Amino acid sequence: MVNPDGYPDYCLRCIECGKEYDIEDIYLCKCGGLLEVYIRGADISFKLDGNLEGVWKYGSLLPVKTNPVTLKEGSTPLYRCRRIEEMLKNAGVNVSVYVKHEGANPSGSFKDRGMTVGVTKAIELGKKAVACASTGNTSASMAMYAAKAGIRAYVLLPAGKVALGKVAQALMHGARVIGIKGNFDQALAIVREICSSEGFYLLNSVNPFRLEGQKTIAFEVVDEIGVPDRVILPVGNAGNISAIYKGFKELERFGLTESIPKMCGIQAEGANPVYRAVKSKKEDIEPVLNPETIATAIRIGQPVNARKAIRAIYESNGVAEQVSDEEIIEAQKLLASKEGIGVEPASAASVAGLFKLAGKGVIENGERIVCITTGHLLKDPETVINICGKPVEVEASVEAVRSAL
Ligand code: AN7
Repeated sequence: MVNPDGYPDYCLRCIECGKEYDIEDIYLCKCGGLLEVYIRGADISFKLDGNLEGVWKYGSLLPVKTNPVTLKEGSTPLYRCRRIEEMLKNAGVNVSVYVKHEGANPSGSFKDRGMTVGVTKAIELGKKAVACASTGNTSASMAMYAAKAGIRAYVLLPAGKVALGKVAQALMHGARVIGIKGNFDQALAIVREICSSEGFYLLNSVNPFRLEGQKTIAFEVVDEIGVPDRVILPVGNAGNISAIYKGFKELERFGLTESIPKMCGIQAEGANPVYRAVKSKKEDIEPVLNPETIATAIRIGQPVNARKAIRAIYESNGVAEQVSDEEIIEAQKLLASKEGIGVEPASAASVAGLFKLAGKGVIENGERIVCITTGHLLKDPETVINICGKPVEVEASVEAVRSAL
């Protein structure tokens, strides 16, 4: 069986030296550079007609040749946010604001778009096990798709630094979950070695096939509203911003669109290597050795895809920005209480970034802006209870309840 939409002509290509590979079971170029999937040609069979049908609607631009391992990911809602628009207008910035809520995916984060492609590729390559290091969402998603595919899943987490909902998912979907006494960057370095010695398929975003699934975020945005002026999203390991940019570029290259939005990456102040590199106009990051933020999903000091992400920002005339934990929480509350959109802290960094960029005069009147909220509120219930406090408890009587209203 094949990818239902027919698959494109593709290869892996090094983003540094341009070397092309027709073999698929590699993660890096011989020169050490990151690889990307280069679509040489495609017979595009989908129409950008506003009908979302999930990730595999775009199968003619997705590099897998077999029947996908799918849990019906994608088709996430794009909300117009009038209250946020109103607040910005009061501050003198007149824009249209949309939020694409990736928390509505099967495992509750955007990672599912990547995993449907990545786990399908694992099966195609005959792998019996998949593995990742994770700040949580990657592991939850990978465990879920490995379960669907019937293969083993190994997960390395920074012990004690992963939101509870995500750990619960990885465990219940049957992954072998190992906490290391270290941070995400250390976990990733370890799992890369383990994968090469044990023959596990690595599903972190250094895997170029995983990022192919995530580029469908761009496709769905264009499908619904055309090309926006600006896309704002949180940056951790820097895979998603790279993938979404690639999605917009591909639509342009295949003649389906005529412009690219400004890609804006938002990091937490305590985990901000991409922000600092862009601020000093560099192409490489200096690692943050002890990253710290309430947004544990993006508590990453040495993002593996930094060079792809920084290029995406420069080439699209975008920006990088940093936000404090307080700004993140404020944006999380705003989304939840004024727009009805429940997101985890890392996701709220996008909207915190929107307000920050507006305040700095970066955003122009008339722009159409899409913020990507990457994960669901329920991923991190502990942080919510810390912020909101526990519900009040009263006696089981009408009077007691009335007096507590
Ligand atoms: C909610 O799960 O890195 O910049 O190991 O969970 O593509 O890394 C999660 C990242 C943003 C950052 N928002 O995306 C992991 C992991 C949420 C996330 C990011 C993550 P990238």
